[in-house]
Amino acid sequence: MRCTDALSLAEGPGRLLVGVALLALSCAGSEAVPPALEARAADGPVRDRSTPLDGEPARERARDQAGAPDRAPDSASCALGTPDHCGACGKACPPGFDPPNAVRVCQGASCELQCLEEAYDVDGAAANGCELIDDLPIHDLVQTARDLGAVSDCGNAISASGLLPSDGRAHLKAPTDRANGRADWFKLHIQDQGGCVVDATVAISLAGIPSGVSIRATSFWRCDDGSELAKVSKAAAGGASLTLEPSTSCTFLGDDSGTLYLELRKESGPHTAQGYTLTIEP
Ligand SMILES: [Ca+2]
Ligand SMILES: [Ca+2]
Ligand SMILES: [Ca+2]
Repeated sequence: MRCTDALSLAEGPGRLLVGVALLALSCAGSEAVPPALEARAADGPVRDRSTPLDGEPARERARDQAGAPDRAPDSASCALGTPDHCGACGKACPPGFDPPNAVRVCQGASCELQCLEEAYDVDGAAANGCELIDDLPIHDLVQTARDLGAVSDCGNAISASGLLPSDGRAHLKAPTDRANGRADWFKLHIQDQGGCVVDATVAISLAGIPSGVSIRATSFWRCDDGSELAKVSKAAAGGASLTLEPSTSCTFLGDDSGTLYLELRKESGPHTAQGYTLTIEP
C-alpha cells in the first residue's frame, strides 16, 4: 500500500485523528511528492532566482552605481542616503518605489530619478517613471543607420517614422545627458535604371511636434563607388515640414546608383513624445 492510500483510509469515517498523525509521520520523507503535486510544481509560476527577470540586472547595476542597498531598509534600520531615507529617516524619494524603466537614487540629500537603457522621462513626472522608449534598435550613427532597403529610381516612394525623445533626467547609459536625446539615421539604396533619373528627394513632416522644438535634418549621397557627395542640411520648427534634395550626380551620364543617408536630430526646445514621418522619393 502506498502511504497516500493509507492516508486516504485513515481519513475515512470513524477513524481516529491520531491514526492520521501517526501515518503522516511514518510517511514523511519516505515517498516522493504525489504526481499531481509534481505536475503543479513543474507548470506553476515558480521562478528560478538564478535567472533574473528582464530589467533586474540593469536595476541592480544602477543601485550598485548609486551606492544604494539591494533592498530598502525598514524604519528600524534607517540607512541615510538611500532612496527611502534621503536626507532624513523615512523621507522617501517619490513615488516611494522604483517606477517603470527607472531607478530612484539619493544624491547628497536630493532625490533623483535615473532612466534605464533607452527609456525617457519625457513628461517629467516621477510616478510613471521613464515612460517613453525610443525606437529600437538605436540608430543614432551613420554606421547604425536604419536600413530602409533598396528601390530603383523608377520605384515608389519609401516612408518611415520615428521618435526623438529627450528629457532632463540623468541616464545610466551613455550619453547620460539626453537633453536633446539621440539622433536618428536612415539609409536607402537607390538603383539607377534606364528610363528614370535618380531623384532622392526627402520630405519630412514635423506636424505633431510642438512648435518650440527645432529639428535638423541632414542628408548626403554615397555613390556605389564609395565616393560621398556634398551634405545638405536644414532646420525646421515643430509643426512645419522640410524637404532635402542632396546631389546624386555620381557620373555625368553613367550609373548614379548609390545610398541616401539621412540624419534627424533635435537641436533645442521642449521634450516631446510626438514623432516625425518622412518620405523618400527615389
Ligand atoms: Ca515620467
Ligand atoms: Ca529615435
Ligand atoms: Ca536612371
